[in-house]
Amino acid sequence: MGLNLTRKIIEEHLVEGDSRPGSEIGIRIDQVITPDATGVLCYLQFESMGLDRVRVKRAVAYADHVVYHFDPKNAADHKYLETAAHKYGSWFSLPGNGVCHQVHQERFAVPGDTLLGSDSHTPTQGGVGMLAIGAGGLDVTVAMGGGSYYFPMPAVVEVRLEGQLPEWVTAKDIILEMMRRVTVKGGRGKIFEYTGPGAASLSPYERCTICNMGTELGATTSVFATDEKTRDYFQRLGRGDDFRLVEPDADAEYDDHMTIDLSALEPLVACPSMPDNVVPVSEVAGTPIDQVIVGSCTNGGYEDLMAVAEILAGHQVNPKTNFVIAPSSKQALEMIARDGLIADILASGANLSESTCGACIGVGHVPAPGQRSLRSFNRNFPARSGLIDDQVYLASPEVCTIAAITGELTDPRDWNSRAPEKRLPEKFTGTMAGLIAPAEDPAAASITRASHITDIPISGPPANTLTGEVLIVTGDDITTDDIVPATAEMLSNWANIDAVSSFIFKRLDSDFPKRTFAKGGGWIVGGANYGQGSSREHAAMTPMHMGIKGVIAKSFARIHKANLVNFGVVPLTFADPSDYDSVEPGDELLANDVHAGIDAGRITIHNQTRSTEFETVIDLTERERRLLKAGGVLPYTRAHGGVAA
Ligand code: MIC
Ligand code: SF4
Repeated sequence: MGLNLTRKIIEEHLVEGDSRPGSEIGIRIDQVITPDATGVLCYLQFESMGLDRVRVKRAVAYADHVVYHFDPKNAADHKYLETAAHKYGSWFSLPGNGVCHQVHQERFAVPGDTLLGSDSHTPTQGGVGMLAIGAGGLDVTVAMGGGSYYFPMPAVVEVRLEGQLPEWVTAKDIILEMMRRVTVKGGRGKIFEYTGPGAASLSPYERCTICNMGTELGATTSVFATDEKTRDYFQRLGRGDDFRLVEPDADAEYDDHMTIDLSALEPLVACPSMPDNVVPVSEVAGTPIDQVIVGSCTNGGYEDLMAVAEILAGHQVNPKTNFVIAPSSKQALEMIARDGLIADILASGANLSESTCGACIGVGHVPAPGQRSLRSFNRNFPARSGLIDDQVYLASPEVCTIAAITGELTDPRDWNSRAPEKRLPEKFTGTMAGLIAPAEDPAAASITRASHITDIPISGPPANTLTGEVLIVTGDDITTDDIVPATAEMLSNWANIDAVSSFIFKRLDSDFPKRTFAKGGGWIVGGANYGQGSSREHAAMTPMHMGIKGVIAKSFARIHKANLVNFGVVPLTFADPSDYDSVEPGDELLANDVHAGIDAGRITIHNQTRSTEFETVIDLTERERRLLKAGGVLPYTRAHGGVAA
């Protein structure tokens, strides 16, 4: 029986394990990306490994999230990243050069290669045939050092796209339809492989949009085959030599199947405040919109900017609506500037931002209380915009631009002109000035590290008896943004874990840091899909540093669970999810024989306050159990040497 594309790439890179769904595999990593938000910790960890050079084909560090440098620490963090990347043999993308996933697509992606990134939207490159996975920083650091990446082999789901998109319906609507059907939890343990005539009809940009936001399904990654369209795109990029044809066998087998009839789709919008809260735009048409932003790694590339410019032509932005455009790469910005379109965009009343993540994580363009914001982004988690009780909607750049003109959510099919054609330039011309090549002589390169950048905290093995108070009980779908918000203030402190400690769970419970310090640590209790969203390992490392012994949840998101293990925090799931209801904040919990429990995969928790007990499961592989008992990856590698665990 034939192989699907996912399995082909995995088998070509397989170092350990066999690719049955659920069993742990280790794969060789060809490329690595580290954006600034998580990259500083990656390079600190890499330094502590004592290697002189990265051991992957391409590593690229990006200064993209905190580009406005509103605090002197931001520029200092970028300088550290730049000098460390340079010394260790990585490329560096300067602040303002663009958002990592967009720049990587244009400059570095290679079909058929594996890519690991310390950013949850690393799967974007699946749109050009890479097997691209987001992971915690430590896993990425290990891969930088030549170690394999270990993860449970996901089920490979074929998503067959039939038919063609109707006018005004876009790739964003395909992924919003996936969000509606699959939800933010439904993709866990899965890789979505898109096939069929509808997939072939999409441009590489559109495929990247779908793979990018596949992260919001909780999926390990998403992938498309490459074809003549991808070849043509690589040739226009001037990277014809990097193109590879990668496709599933004609008789490929999948673990599951879904079908979407593109011709039956309509323009969709995700309503506040979860990406799966999706309805047709027609249902909410007329909702006043105060702010519109087009940009981000999902929908801020050349094709999207061209669509925005074409819709705006001859129109004015509604004076009640603030329209911001943040091109996701400087290369695309430069090209549309040369085409003269920037002048037209500005004349319409829109504002232009630097090429940065910015507003996507509440860094700039924070809405006012009560305002509604419509964005072409991928996440509208509560308060992510920087405003508590925010109202953020997600839709295609086309829907966004029309709303900026009308001042309200508008079904684009009721808009008088035709939908813009998807257009690529003859040649991608933009400058390479934003990219710094690796140092030729690492010994001559030195690292500049400001004093606020502190060492990574390291824990010891978990105690064999864990006791402490339940410090917080959260609901379902808690994001890592809820655990460690990524606003401007926060991001200035991300290289200093002591400083990050005072922000943990701040938005859900402003006393959490104080209480946790006073008690010297304790337990976190969570609902289903705990830790979804961003890959930031701060959300595991900082609780560990504050004395959190374990997290007991109904279920975990993939990257966060791996991060907890990497930092020696015990991740437990309720054997019977209804026991979640029996635990209250302030309850004193006790776990005995923890090390034996980690080996056996089960631990009984005694609720000493209520004189009850309940069973928990520790669902880990042998390798993870070893790491956890040692206190995580860093103590394990110190004890055993080498980079791979
Ligand atoms: C995000 O979109 O939340 C981020 C900021 O890009 C993160 C990276 C991080 O945790 O800082 C992500 O998606 O992983
Ligand atoms: Fe940046 Fe937003 Fe993309 Fe994360 S989701 S990489 S913050 S643009």
